[in-house]
Amino acid sequence: MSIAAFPATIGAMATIEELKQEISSLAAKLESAAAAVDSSQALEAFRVEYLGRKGRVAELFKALGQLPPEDRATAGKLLNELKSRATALFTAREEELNRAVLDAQLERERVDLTLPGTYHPLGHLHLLTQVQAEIESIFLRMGFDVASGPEIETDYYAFEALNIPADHPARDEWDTFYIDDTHLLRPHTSPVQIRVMKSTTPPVRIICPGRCYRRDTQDATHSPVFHQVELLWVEEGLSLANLKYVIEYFVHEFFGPGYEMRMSGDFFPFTEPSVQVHMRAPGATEWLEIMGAGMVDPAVLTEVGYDPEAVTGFAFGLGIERMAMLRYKIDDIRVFLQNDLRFITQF
Ligand code: 2NL
Repeated sequence: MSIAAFPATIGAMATIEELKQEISSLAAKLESAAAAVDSSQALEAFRVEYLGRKGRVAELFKALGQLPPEDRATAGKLLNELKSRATALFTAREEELNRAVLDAQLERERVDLTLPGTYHPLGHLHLLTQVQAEIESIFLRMGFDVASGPEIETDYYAFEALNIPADHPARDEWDTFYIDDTHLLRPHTSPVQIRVMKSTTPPVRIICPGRCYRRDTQDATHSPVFHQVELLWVEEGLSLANLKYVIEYFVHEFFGPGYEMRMSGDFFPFTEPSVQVHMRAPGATEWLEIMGAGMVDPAVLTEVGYDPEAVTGFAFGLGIERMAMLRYKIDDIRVFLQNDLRFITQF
């Protein structure tokens, strides 16, 4: 692609005709060389070859001095035009290349604003959380406080203080997951009530919702992990009649007006007397068990430092899963923990 160096030729026969020929031949080459530039490296090579300090245009300028003086002005003008053309070609190619780079970038980073957006479904509270919150709100309106406590308990708070000594057969029912000799996952939220009673003086009006654990084999009505709300009211002069009213009020608030309730005898080590509570829907014949309850055993009141001659109290415990199952006619407790969206999203 090298051409014979013009000054060599011109040294022999420096005429303006020869120079004009060189200029027009170089002008043609410029055009095709510029058209062939397809990268920034090629562009730089073009600049060096034609516009550089030792480039072809500069070489021709050097030859000017060898022309007869009267031709130099004309030749200089022609060379300046050639240089302008080379510079214009360079600039044009440079711009085109820059635009191509930008176009490629824009294409790569193209954002199609007409595409549908990404779907981010909104979650909501789990049914158990909703039911727990509703139960809390019913009792908050009645003047109870909500108390909570640890899920890992000591056997003192879980059993001993509740009048269930180590060798008591009632422990079997609540036997749960032990972490070591004295620590276990709580089988009920009663320990929270013991903690509250030990740290305050009567009157005590609290409900204790929370997760509990029992060594139950899972089936449609049993789960080793479940949720409980226990209620405790300790004050002067409370009787089973007050307990009955509080439960009846709750049943009407939670399940609806017209529900009947019924108490019958039961046994818990921490209440005396103890009862089980059933309810019956308006028009129904079937009684459904909803909770266990009773008057706080004097032994428990004494254990927390209260005087059973001065105050009495009552308590109940209900399963949140059971309340949700009864109200929404859910027949299998396992659905609460399976996290199947077909179930969860119904509520
Ligand atoms: C049930 C029965 C019950 C209690 C829980 C309680 C707590 C203290 C003192 C006395 Cl600190 N009682 N709690 C009383 C009766 C029944 O739960 O079957 N729950 C699912």
